[in-house]
Amino acid sequence: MHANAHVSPDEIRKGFSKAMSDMYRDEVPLYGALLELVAHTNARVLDSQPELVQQLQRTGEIQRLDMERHGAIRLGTAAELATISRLFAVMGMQPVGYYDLTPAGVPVHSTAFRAVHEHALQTSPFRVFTSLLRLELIENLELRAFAERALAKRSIFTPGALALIEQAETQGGLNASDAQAFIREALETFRWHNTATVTGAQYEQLSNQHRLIADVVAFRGPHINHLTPRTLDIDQVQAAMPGKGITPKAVIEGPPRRQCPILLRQTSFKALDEPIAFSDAQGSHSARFGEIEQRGVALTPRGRALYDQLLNAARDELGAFPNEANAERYVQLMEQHFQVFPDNHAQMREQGLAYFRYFVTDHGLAARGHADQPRTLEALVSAGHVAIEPLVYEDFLPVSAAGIFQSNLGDAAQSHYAANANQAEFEQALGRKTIDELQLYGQTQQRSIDECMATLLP
Ligand code: OOG
Ligand code: NI
Repeated sequence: MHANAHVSPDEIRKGFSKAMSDMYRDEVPLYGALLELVAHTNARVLDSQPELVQQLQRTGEIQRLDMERHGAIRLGTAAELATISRLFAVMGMQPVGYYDLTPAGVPVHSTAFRAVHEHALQTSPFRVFTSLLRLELIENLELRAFAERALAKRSIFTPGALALIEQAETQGGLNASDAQAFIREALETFRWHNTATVTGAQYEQLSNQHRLIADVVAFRGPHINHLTPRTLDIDQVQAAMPGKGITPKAVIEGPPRRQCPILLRQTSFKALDEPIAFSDAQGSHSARFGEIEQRGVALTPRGRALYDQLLNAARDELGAFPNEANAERYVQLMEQHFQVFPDNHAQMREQGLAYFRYFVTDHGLAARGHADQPRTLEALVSAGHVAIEPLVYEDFLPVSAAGIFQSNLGDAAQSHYAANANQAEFEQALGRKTIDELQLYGQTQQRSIDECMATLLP
């Protein structure tokens, strides 16, 4: 490669994701333990399920599984969100989806920065759930003004990172050594600080308003608060966690266990209490936690509506926020309600509930050009010339995210906000529109169909 040629944004993202994981492993030893547990579980699942191996080989997921991570940060101002959007763009990450967390009593709205094309996702599926604090929800005006002043004073990006973002924008990319420097500089934004910018009393005041407000306002930067590996069997990992000295939250968020996983299931362990030097005294703060997830097939608008309906019905019947005391009944109710959601790919496809990817089979290739070759996609599928695999869900779920926030903020943090979704305001802060994830899934599905047709019926 030419010394000054631009490195692909996908390679920069891959390098950044690795650097972030190494930094977090150094800082949070339990994260290392979790990675080992997940790697071990995934190896066992792959050993015992040859069909799953075949599926993941066809889609390519088997190659990205070990490096697959998502993280989360919480930002304080519109300007921070706009700049982080430019920083992520250098790594080929776009804001996908809009999540309103106010119904769950968390004063933020969010998006997920991630790669959008299946080829880019294959190089690195790294995602960052990014929340913006909604200061207008702080009712105490004095405290709100204090928070605004504290946030206005900080600068969460290094001068080097800002210069390299600008350079990537004006020159259309970064060469190899600038890409390395960018990764180093960008990482600083996500680093943990054991010093706060406020006094112990100010921290208490912010925290009494909402733990999350203190987490954003009292610090110099938006420390990465978790980094989540992907497992192939979340129930196995959840069951093995206590044996490793890790206590998981009471219930797994998302759909119940199924033969054919849908969307996303997640579980986390409580944030660690970590020592902090406030500007006038020693104290502590808890923000960083651990999480694991299992990803399933992406659902169409119709499938998603059915998912939301069944989830709400189960939660309504439970009549309370899922917790330790009602966990068993919650699992029962979820399994009961989700019985109407077909649990095999053929039915999900027939009923238009999920997105799939289509792949030409060896059989299809061998029959190419023969007089009796099927001429339609459906006929090619029936004849086994084209195979169908689930298109993996790359995004997040607002109800699950709320449960994850709650578990690590503590249930005491539940509040009620009159305000609700305000996507327009979020996008104004972001400086661009968020991308509709359903369109992305539709496009990937269509590209895979087009490729099959072009190969078999040119
Ligand atoms: C983000 C919580 C949401 C997920 O995986 O749904 C999340 C946060 O606590 O900042 O990470
Ligand atoms: Ni998460």
